[in-house]
Amino acid sequence: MQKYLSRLMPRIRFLWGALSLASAVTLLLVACAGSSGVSSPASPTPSPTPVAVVNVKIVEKNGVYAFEPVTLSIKVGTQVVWVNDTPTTHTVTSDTGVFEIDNLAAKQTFKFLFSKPGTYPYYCNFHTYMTGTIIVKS
Ligand SMILES: [Cu+2]
Repeated sequence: MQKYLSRLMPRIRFLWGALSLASAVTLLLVACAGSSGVSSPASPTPSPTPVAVVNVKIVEKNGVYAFEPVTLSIKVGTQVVWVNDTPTTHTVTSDTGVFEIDNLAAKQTFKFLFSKPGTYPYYCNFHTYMTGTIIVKS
């Protein structure tokens, strides 16, 4: 019996090794399939490099807030950077839902790259008299 077992052990070890290898390969395949799956948000489309960067400042004059400039004309592919130069939190909210930042705190910036021509009116949700327009030309 002892002899029989000692002859069998290497075979069992070999089988065990082969089995673990097989399950490892299976796990790897499953992991790979998972990462390349249709529903996977792993690789977002890279954002294009802006052709230009233009600032819109949020300013305060005598307790009245405003976007400066109120109307901005840019070329397609331009990135607009809103800079909050007030001590108050604002929003930059597109009238048509194209872009939005809910809480732009003091000294913070919000960037948006305009890739389609059009007229984009926007406002601040906290001070609705604050309005602005971005005009994007091709
Ligand atoms: Cu505001």
